[in-house]
Amino acid sequence: MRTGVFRNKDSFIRDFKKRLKQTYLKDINDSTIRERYNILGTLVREEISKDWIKTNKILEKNDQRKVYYFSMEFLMGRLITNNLMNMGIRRVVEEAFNDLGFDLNETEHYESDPGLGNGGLGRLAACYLDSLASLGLPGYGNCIRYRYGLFRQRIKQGYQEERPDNWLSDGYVWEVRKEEEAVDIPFFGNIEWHDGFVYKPSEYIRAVPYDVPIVGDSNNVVNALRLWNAEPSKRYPEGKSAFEYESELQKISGILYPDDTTYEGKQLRLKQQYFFSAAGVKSIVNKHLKKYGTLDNLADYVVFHINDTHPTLIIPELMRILLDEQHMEWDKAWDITQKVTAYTNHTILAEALEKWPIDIMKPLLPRIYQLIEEINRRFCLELLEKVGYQNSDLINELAIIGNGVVRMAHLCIVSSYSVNGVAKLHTDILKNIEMKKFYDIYPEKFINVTNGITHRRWLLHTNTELTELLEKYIGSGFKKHPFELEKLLDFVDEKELKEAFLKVKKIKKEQLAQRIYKEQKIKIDTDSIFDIQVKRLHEYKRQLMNALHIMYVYHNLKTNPDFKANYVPHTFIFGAKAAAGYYFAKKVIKLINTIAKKVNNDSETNEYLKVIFVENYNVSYAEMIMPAADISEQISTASKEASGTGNMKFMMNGALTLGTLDGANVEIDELVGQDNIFIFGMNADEVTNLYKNGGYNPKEIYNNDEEIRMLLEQLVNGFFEDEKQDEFSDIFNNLVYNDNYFVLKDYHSYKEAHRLANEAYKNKNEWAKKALVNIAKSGIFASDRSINEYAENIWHIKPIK
Ligand code: 26V
Repeated sequence: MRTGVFRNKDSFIRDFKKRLKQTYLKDINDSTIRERYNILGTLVREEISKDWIKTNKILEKNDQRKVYYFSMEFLMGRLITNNLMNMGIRRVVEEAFNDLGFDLNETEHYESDPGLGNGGLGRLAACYLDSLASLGLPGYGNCIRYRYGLFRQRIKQGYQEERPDNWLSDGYVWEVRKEEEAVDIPFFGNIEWHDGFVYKPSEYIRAVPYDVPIVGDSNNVVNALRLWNAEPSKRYPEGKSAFEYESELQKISGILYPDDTTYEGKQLRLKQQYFFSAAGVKSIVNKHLKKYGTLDNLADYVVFHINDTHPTLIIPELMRILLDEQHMEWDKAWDITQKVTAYTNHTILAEALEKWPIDIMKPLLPRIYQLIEEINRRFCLELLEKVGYQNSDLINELAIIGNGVVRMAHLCIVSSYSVNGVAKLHTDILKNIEMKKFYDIYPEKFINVTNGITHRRWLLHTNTELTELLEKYIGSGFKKHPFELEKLLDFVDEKELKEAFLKVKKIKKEQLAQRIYKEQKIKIDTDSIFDIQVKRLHEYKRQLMNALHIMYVYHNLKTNPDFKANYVPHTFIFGAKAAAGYYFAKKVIKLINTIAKKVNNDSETNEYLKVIFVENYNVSYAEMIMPAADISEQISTASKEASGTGNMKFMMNGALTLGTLDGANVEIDELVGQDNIFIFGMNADEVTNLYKNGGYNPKEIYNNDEEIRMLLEQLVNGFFEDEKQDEFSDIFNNLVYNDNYFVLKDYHSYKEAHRLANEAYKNKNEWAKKALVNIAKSGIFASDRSINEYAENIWHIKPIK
């Protein structure tokens, strides 16, 4: 039971009115939604503070090991609903709002959606924070307080345009500025020798932390996400104009990089990486020193988790502190550093593995670079002893520095005590192919932790209708223990449950349809199959294959009466942002929108086929989309998608996966069995062999396959009459002459999977059963399971006592 403001409806109404009046000098009936949101947020934050202070007090007393999750991205989404629900006060507030004549939902939706991430990696970090707090585990996020999050997407004449995401324009109620814990981060300068190396930076940037509370589910535990803001240091850089210094430092916590592909701004990105890594390490070390007076026991109490290679610099930074400030011997410092760092790899795409040119790193971070050189020298010597001079090739290949670059993944593997992949298949590929040679040296370091999603946000909060239905059959145990969803298996043959499930699905489809109508003025048929692909736009994710298949469907609806008679109406929904500089991805967006325009306006077919590209897909949109899907498109070229997490969100909300055996789809397939999933295409071994042995010739397919030729020609023959004839010629050429991701190769088997899904949907009763099996089996993908695995097998942390 809560005391104070949230004790009951009346006390809330009284305090809410009073605070609104004090703050905005207004009567409640004259208030705006912004004002009501701000007051509600403030009252909730104050309530959270009580638990926050208590949690911190306990931790100060306890000798407890904690994990610090360093990630360049945290895609948090809105916090208000989450906080109200986890604090157990949403009902009181809702009742009060109803009495006052205001809509709580609408007020919640006023909150801006902090988009401090690009996609899967950032959203995973957010889910993990939720699970850490809800399991009562001491775990903290560490990131940058980007002034602008991921760009807002606008679609204009079918093309993507990027607009700044000004998420802080009206302040952010959840954050607390911690001026006292600010630290200075050094850059540039040189190294002098005075009985040891002494680093003389030429510039400092002040890092000021803003803490955002992370509220556990009904357990009074509050953790934090620490966001670092870049500000001017009191130690002013000599010879720099105020203007220059100010504008440079603004950029550090200025924008989130929407793309790792571009070369410009590389130095800035490295600055960002060091900035938040060093600030985080410094503040944690300071806290530890204050409590224990020594860093000798750091490894007993602290784990730094490195989420992808972006925060790798915490390794040399910790070495720098231990050597230069604590004056430890190298071996002792290295021993501690190895015991406190753990690394997760999130991709095997070679182009996404970070390599920093020495030319950029050395001038910016001279002492850090020098330490990496020394780590590398020692690693190479160690390797030499193991494998001998005759294997110098291997040493060159595995070295941390080579060909003028620092290979960040190598530094992580060499330093960390744990290296993990994010799904079984992905970890196997790391061990057996991509990082095989490291695995041979350090087999004990490699481990798998399959990704997960927080079932609180992605089921309990966003799909209250389904949650209520599930509760009726299996009780409410699954809310705390998502594995209990499996109890549903006992009921999947019950007609009533299946009908009720279909009703819920229909409600969620209607809610989504309403939003789409409101935003895009397109009416969609909620009895049609909602077939959805939402994720970042990348060639390997193959939105293009989806688009080609839709062109095939359209063609057949126009020309083949048998096909039309058999076809269950479909609504294909896409949501995707393309990196601003990713030309090809942006062309695919244009193509999807062009197809949408043509088919949606064709009265001969548009009762059977609609195509929607939702604008500005983000976490909040996803919360409406996931519950509304019938089919979840997970169609990456096998071996390329490390895990995927959208696949899990769809599954938990009762969509059937139509996908390749890639990432976590493999595990979904194992769990639900072939009757409850539509698998197609080459598997990872076949793809790997085809890459290795070569011999794939898409031109041959184009020449010999009439259907594929017809579809590809529609891209360039004026079929899209409103577009320039060469609008899609780059897509055409790519498919015919490169097709790096085997779109043409997998096309027919993809089409067949769609045919089977279309047939299966005709038996709605059977379809509902399949969906229910998916829900029942989805508990394993709750991030509570992932976090328990990390806590037990990697971090060795225990719940707060
Ligand atoms: C970055 C880049 C940059 C260069 C061009 C190609 C490319 C492709 C992918 C990436 C993202 C790398 C890191 C990442 O976001 N990985 C995602 O992590 C998710 C959480 O583990 C996982 O579910 C996704 O499968 C994985 O792509």
